[in-house]
Amino acid sequence: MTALRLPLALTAALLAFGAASAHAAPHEHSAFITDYDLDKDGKVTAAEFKTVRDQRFAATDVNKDGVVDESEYVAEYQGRLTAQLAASTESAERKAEEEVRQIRQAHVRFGVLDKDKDQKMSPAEFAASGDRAFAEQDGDGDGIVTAGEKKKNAE
Ligand SMILES: [Ca+2]
Ligand SMILES: [Ca+2]
Ligand SMILES: [Ca+2]
Repeated sequence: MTALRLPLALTAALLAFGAASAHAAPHEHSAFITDYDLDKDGKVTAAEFKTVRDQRFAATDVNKDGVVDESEYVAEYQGRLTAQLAASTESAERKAEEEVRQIRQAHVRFGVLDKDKDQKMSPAEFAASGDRAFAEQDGDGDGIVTAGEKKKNAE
């Protein structure tokens, strides 16, 4: 699932609305870099990505039991989604529909990420999903995602 964990609800929304096109790719890529480029050099290294992901896992595990359960996962996503929808210029009706749909998808994503189906996302399960996301963005496989880099699955 490529829409996984993408901190880009709106991009994901556009894709989901069937607006996926060559135009969407650069935008999605720059959002990836914005989210993970800690030293602001325009590139995301595997180390930067891991740092941000680790922080996100820790922040999402609100009750600090070392795993992210479904309610924690969806709550974290809801927070980001709300902020993104607030910044959107779509109609209120459209935003409400989008929110319902995205939250439903977040529940589905949790089930996918929870590989061993114990209703908990372990750090390893979370890391595995991050590794897939990074590899997809790192089209040339050199361990660094640069602005405008061709995605692995891009045609
Ligand atoms: Ca937890
Ligand atoms: Ca699990
Ligand atoms: Ca690269």
